[in-house]
Amino acid sequence: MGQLIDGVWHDTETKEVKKDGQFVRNASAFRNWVTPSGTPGPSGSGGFKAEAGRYHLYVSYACPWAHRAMIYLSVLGLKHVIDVSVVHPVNLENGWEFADYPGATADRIGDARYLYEVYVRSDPTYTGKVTVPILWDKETGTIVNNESSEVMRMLGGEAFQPLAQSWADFYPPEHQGEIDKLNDLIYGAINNGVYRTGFSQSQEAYETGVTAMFEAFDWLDERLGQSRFLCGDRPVESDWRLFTSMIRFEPVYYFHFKCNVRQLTDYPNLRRHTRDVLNQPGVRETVHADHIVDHYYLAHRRINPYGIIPAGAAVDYDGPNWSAPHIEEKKAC
Ligand SMILES: N[C@@H](CCC(=O)N[C@@H](CS)C(=O)NCC(=O)O)C(=O)O
Repeated sequence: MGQLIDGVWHDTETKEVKKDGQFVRNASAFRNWVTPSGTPGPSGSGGFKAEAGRYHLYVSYACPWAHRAMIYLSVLGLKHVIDVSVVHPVNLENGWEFADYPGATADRIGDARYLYEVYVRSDPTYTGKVTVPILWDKETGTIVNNESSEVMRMLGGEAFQPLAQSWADFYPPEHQGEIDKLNDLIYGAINNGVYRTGFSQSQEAYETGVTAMFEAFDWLDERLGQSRFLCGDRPVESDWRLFTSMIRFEPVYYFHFKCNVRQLTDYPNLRRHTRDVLNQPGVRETVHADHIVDHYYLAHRRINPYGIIPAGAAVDYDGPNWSAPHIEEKKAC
């Protein structure tokens, strides 16, 4: 996983693993917001007015952070408003690449071969990681934002609401405090927790990560025994954020990141929730198991040097472990 330094690509480590062996993720760099009238949002600068056809998303179907944005496009009915370029799932010495792979596309905007060219086009002296998702502005030829939690808020917020064909409020005012707390827990222990655990370079760092993760699973399983989704009978932002990690858990994180204290199927409510979210309209089409499995096992050569894909990575969410009557979806509360 390389990086750009002053606009030049280097196949070097990003120094996110600290001296004590802990993985600490660097912050995303582009933090502007699309708003209804183009005024500045909570961070960054203004000039990005919500308009159909103006914005573009760069994603990997393998990536849980980009998956958040793809789910919002699909579930909220925004696919006719924002078009998408999809990278090849296996990012190696040149980072993310546009190349032949089922479901992957060319760079539909600038015909780049590598995603780092998109960052350089936006900022010729950019220094930092080259990550997905990217929300790109065709009008100014710049990156609006490359932080998925903010891209979700934008797509699900007032800017895009008038353009959405099936808008729903995933951050309703009455649950915002609870959603913020859930997001913090889910991010720290699970979304980022799986990486923190899997990329650990000391036993202590690994144990800290895996313990926090399974404590969070225990707590969430209990909570999901009380209600269908995390804040009641409709999905909110935190349900989507949990889902993009849980759908990668059995095929990848359990083996690849050594998150193997228990399986997801050992948690009756969490697995029911995962399947319930998977079965929400528009969600299945966003899950690409081939991209997910190939990315993690073939690109993370430091932790899987021979690129061996474990047999258990092929998960059938409609199979007997998942569809037994006792884990059928709960009816709406
Ligand atoms: N905080 C970012 C993280 C995005 C991220 O790390 N994406 C990964 C893919 S799962 C990536 O592009 N990694 C490439 C790299 O680190 O070089 C977000 O939520 O948008």
